[in-house]
Amino acid sequence: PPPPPPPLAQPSKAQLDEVKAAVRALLRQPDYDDGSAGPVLVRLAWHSAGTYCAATQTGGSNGAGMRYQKEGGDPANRGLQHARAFLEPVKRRFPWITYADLWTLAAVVAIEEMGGPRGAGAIPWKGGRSDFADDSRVPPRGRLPDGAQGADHLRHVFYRMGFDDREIVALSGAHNLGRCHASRSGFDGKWVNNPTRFSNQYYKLLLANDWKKVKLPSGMEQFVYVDEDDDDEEEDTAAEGGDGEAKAARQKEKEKEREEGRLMMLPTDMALVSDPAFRPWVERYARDKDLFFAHFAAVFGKLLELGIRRDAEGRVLNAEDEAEGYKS
Ligand code: DDH
Repeated sequence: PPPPPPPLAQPSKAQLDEVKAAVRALLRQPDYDDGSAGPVLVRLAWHSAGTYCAATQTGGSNGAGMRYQKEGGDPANRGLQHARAFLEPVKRRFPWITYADLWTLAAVVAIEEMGGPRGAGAIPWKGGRSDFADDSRVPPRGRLPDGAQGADHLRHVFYRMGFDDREIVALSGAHNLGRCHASRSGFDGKWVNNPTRFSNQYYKLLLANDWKKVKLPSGMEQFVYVDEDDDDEEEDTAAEGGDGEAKAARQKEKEKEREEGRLMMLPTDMALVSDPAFRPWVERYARDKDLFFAHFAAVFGKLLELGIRRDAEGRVLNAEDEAEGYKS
């Protein structure tokens, strides 16, 4: 038999620092959504990795199959073309990085920049993923979760990837970020008031007991909550540092938020509070932001590694021989 392909090398730290700086520089997008590319970049990485199936060892972030219509055109991935387009100039500037590495790394950088785990507690990330040269190995559609469903569905999807109940709750905390777009998923709205700041606010809001089920024009059902009281107060004080001008600006922003009104939850989000095994973790993460950050960093890092086999030096062993990558 032919010898196996050589393991892919890791990019150097200096190379990575350049890419990270370039990603940081593109996060601010005044004309896009809430002014940041961050949330949609996080979703790109998650959907690239969340196709993993442990039993068949298929799917996962290796390959960057979403570049192909077969995976990229999956209705579950609607809107993620924006994330890929944001990153395209970085890929052009640093052609040596694979798409699969760039997409996963960009999410890590975005989460850090939005106030998520960083420094010693940062999300672990390793490079060395390769890009599929064609669409023959992209995972089948239908592996990503459907927000209209409940706890059984969540377990079916996330157990398939190899996650447990606690990890499901921790991963779901990514819904502190970003929003639903009626044109993409049929759901509409954001989960928290400040959707570009990573926090444990999502869990606090989940436990607020006045969620109301509504039917949207799309025919889909979600839950809504009108934010009357200042749930964000603790964070605001920290962010303002007593500066009067900043305080006034924040007050104005709050009024605008209140006018915009409604925060939302998906049926799958609500399953985290109604299910007796999920709920205790929602309660702990609502109380303990540091615990959430630590667990989130570990589990998001695990997500990005699904399906990637490495040698003792961290080099990727399951590089496809036709794949492009760090093969110089
Ligand atoms: Fe999610 N997510 N997600 N999600 N997600 C949506 C948006 C975002 C589900 C459904 C939706 C995770 C888990 C689940 C992010 C990250 C993560 C939208 C709205 C739907 C629907 C899409 C749109 O209309 O644009 C469901 C169901 C689950 C589940 O069953 C648990 C996980 C695990 C993550 C993660 O990153 C670890 C992010 C970020 C967004 C915001 C995207 C944006 O454009 O803004």
